Amino acid sequence: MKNIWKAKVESGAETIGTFINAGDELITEAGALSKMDFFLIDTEHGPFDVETTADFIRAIERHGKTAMVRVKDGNRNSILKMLDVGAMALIIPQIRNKAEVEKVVEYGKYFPVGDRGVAQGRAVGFGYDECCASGLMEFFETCNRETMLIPQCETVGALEEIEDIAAMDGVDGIFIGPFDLSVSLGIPGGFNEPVFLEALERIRKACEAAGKPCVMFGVNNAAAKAYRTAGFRHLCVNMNPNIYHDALDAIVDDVLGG
Ligand code: 3PY
Ligand code: MG
Repeated sequence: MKNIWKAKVESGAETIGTFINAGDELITEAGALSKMDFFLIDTEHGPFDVETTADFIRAIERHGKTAMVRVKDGNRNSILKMLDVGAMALIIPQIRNKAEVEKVVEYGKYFPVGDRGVAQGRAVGFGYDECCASGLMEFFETCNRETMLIPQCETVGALEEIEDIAAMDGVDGIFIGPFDLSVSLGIPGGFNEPVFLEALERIRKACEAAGKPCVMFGVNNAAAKAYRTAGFRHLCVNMNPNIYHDALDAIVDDVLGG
């Protein structure tokens, strides 16, 4: 079991990925043939659940890319099943405080970091992965190291405790949700407001101090490029229904000169 994205992050490289909010295994596989580093299967807002997610994960892994899952919530069942089917990173939405993150770590990391229920599912080849050969402790250590828990910072509550959250044992990074964060700050869509920009900088610095990746969502290329200029090195750009739609319009405009 090896988290390719984590290794790339630790090498100091920039990374880029996108959300999967629609489609099937074939379109996911086509995406995985691109130059993107990671694909974030969205089970918070997308229509999928665990079995479809397992199919998508296989399609992504087949082409050496990293499959992440945004879980629908921070409940034990939501966390556990997505890890068992092979998500290499979980993005946990709507975190409101450090106490909620402690529960996520309890559910998502094995002993001694947390209290994840033991299961040797497809993530570790149903127990045939080499990490399972030397006993439970090596299996636990491998899973705890390779599978990442990445809370979202998209509420004022999480923002107020972000330094503590980012530094927590068992937290492997932070993912910023700019839309919900702007709403929580009372400035919906106010992405250029000083209070919003200060919040982004606070989160980015908290991750930097903790030595963990900060992943920023850019709704389109222009937003992602601006965030990159602002110092964000790991970008999740756009969502696949919108990418498809925009690519089709670009064809029409190009071919017919629209
Ligand atoms: C947000 O912007 O709120 C997100 O969660 C990004 O998908
Ligand atoms: Mg959000």
